[in-house]
Amino acid sequence: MARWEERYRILERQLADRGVDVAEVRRRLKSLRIETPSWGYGNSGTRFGVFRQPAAARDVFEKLEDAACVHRFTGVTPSVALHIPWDKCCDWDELKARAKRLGLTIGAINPNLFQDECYKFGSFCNSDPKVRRKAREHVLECIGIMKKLGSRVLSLWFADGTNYPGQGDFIARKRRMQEGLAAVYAKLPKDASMLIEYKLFEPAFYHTDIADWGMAYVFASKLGPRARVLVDLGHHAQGVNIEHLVAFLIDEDKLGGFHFNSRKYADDDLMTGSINPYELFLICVQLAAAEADPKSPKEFAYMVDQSHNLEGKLEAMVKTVENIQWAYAQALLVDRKALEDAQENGDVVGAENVLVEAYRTDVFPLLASVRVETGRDPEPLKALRASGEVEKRIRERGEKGGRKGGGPGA
Ligand code: PSV
Ligand code: MN
Repeated sequence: MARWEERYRILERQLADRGVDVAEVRRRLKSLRIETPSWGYGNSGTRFGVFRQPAAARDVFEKLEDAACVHRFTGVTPSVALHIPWDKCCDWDELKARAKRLGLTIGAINPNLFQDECYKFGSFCNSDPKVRRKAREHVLECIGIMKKLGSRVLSLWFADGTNYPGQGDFIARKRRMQEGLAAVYAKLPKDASMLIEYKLFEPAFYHTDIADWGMAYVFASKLGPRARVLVDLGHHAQGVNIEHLVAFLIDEDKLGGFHFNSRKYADDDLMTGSINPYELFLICVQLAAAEADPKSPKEFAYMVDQSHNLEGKLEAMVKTVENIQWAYAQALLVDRKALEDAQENGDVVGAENVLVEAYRTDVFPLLASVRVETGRDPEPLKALRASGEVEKRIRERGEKGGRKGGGPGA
């Protein structure tokens, strides 16, 4: 018997003693799905430079191969998000077929409304109607791509903003944003949803047109039920209580999904759960409760938004998925009844302790057991390292790795 199996037997008993429905926890862990981003597999960098990786994907087809590789080891990442035009290809049918052969589906389509020269002063908020039209047309083109590829999610992030006081008229810009969003929302297929992402700064430094979740909420609310807010963990000011805003949006039925990553200062694209695993756990506590809400169970799009610059790309993605599974598994172990009782009774220390007890549980044997049951290795990162997949890519893709232009900063 493997050592994790012995540990699992003990854990299973402990959890049952704590009143945890272990079968239900296992079911939930098996149904967790996380989407990885195509741009996490190509070369990327910061504005200071790009350190090329010899194993990095060179085109969208290689990005698909890498996403499929991550799925092979994790078992929970069967879809990949695309960024257009970074992933533009001449034959969408071929791309869809290739994804299918690799056991993947195409997830969110992300229009790029920030790199073209004409977007220097914004896209949907630009004062030039020609630029606004071009931006809308690009989003409509992306909706067309969604239809071709079977994607059901249009994910919008805008770099729109200004660098100096007086540079733009806040209200005129706000109205242009709403108008542009309404124009593209009207063309969204009925079975698709629109996610609106916010970010407090960068590349604009004085103001951004969708600076926080409240603004994204207002835009989404005015559009209709298929527009929701996307929370990127790297896009908040220091000290923002993300689990609180997540709960608030859930209760308004306006939380659409996540861009997982981790940050120390800003949009750092670090492996999620690496800097503040407790925060990730507390967010998962809210998500897990909402998904199991007996009155109206919710569904969210869980996506990773990380472009690794120093870390090996495949390894970092697998580790990221492991980190999310850890936090999610711990969240499933929270004794909700005990928490509710403590809250009702004003038992501050007791309530906090319920959370800490779940957070301190070593869930590795549980995850290992679920992974093995679903045909995966108990330790995905170790298995990837032992597989030779990265070395194979270094041999095939050459010393230089992916070409320029494949992702952020590249
Ligand atoms: C912007 O920082 C962002 O979070 C958006 O989601 C973009 O689409 C993505 O990063 C590009 O890396
Ligand atoms: Mn993002």
